[in-house]
Amino acid sequence: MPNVDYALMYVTDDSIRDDNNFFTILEGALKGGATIIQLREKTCDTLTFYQRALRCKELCSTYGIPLIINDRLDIALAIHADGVHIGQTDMPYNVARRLLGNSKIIGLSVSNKKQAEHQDAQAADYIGISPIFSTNTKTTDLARPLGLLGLKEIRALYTKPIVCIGGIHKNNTKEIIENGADGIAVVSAISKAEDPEAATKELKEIVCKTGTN
Ligand code: TZP
Ligand code: MG
Repeated sequence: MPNVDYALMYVTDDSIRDDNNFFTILEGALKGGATIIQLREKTCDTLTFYQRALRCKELCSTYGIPLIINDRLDIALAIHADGVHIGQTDMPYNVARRLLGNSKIIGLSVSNKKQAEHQDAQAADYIGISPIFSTNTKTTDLARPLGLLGLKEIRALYTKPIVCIGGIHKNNTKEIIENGADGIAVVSAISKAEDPEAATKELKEIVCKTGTN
């Protein structure tokens, strides 16, 4: 398993269908210091997903930053991505691990303490607390926000990296790290920023200044 820095994950914005815009923002995130990229596409066809994934992989490789794919093991395998991020109703963890092998990153979303205690979460490379706060970016299939207390409870029982997602911006990043997260995952705080590179830089600085590493 490569040594992965989970400080700042940029999760791509699947509402951006224009490729020029999509890749300009992604490059801004990479230049600004995103430490890992997650490609998340919820509505497009497989060919479009695959083509975007291929371009993302090329760009991320140029910056030496790992790329993981949301949900789709087939896309991850097809483009030799660095891993996948799966949810509770996606491919079972064991099967994902068998298909990807031990050298790839597998992250798992958890929405409560019970899911974080489960053997799948314990075996995953990291967990994503989803959501930590409320968000308008993801409207379907979203659990009740765990909040900082929920994060604290999970931190007490989980020893691997924890990344939080949902409603995170520059004004609540510090408290998330202070309450035990290793990193943050954001969509709109970067994709909707006027200057995605500057926004990424600012978030990264807060995470790094607050964290112990
Ligand atoms: N999973 C849980 S919340 C979320 C996802 C993909 C969306 C996060 O978007 P934002 O804009 O950072 O709140
Ligand atoms: Mg999913």
